[in-house]
Amino acid sequence: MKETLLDANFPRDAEGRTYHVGTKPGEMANRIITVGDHARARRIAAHFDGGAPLWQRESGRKFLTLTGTYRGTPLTVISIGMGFSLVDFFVRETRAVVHGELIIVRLGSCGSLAAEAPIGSVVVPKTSVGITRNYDAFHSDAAADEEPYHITRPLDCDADVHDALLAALQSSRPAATGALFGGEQPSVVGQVVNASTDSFYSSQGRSGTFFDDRNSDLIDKVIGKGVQTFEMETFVINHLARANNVASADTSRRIRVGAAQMVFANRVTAGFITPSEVECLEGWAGRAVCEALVGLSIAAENLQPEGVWI
Ligand code: R1P
Ligand code: URA
Repeated sequence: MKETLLDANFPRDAEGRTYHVGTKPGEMANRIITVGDHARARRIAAHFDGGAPLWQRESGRKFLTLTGTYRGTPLTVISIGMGFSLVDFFVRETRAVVHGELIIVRLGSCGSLAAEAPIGSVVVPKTSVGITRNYDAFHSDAAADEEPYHITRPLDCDADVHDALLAALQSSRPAATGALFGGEQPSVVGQVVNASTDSFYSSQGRSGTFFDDRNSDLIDKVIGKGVQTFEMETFVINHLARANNVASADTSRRIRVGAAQMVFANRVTAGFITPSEVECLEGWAGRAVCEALVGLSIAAENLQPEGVWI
């Protein structure tokens, strides 16, 4: 074992760093942007004051944490990878090291199921459902009528975070240029219904010949429930925020959450975004999410104590 772990129930190393994310108190801000990959995290951190983070760490498990300030306000960008289990590591280990309130915004890509959210738009979900494979339905003992996928009840994002993201995106839309998005100005769509899935493939209705996935009617079913976008994290972030907020009456440690999702794929037409369009969306949405986060207020007593962090 490469380091000494102090507590088997919530392991940390001898310096107090969590086992997977690898941060300790003082290294993460109360306002956090979470993304899927290192390149996007670094592009967002280029908007920090001075153009760079003040502190950074890549953990052994590849969580990349970049902390700096944006217009004088502490901000962390963290790259966590993809999917439900990595969200679980991120939210629980971050909660353990940050004093006070957390506002977490996920900036990710998504696939669109709806004409009103075209490729090149950025959507802001008001709510998210989870779609999970029902493993028992694939068991040799399964009854013939067992549903192969479970669609949860919706869980809302924080309304103030939603509105702040929408306003920041709307006020900074890039102008139309001939080369990108067919010459159209990228649009912003609020109040979206998102679905987060436990697979990019089976539970997003992608079909192939190698696996028994039983998902040929899944997209129609999901559209029937009003879902407009697919990605793989927002629902679990909303769920863990709720689990944190109901577990304690201490509102000074509440977690507020929101998401901005860049539409990279159209799941109905099979269209996909180009690399230069990705660069345009990430630049615009990255700065807008920083603006939205620093504009949301947190009471002084619910912030990290002065001088404690970095
Ligand atoms: C799948 O390709 C990944 O892309 C989306 C999904 O949520 C999933 O994580 O998010 P990111 O663009 O943040 O990685
Ligand atoms: N992310 C997803 O999870 N699905 C898509 O189709 C595109 C991005």
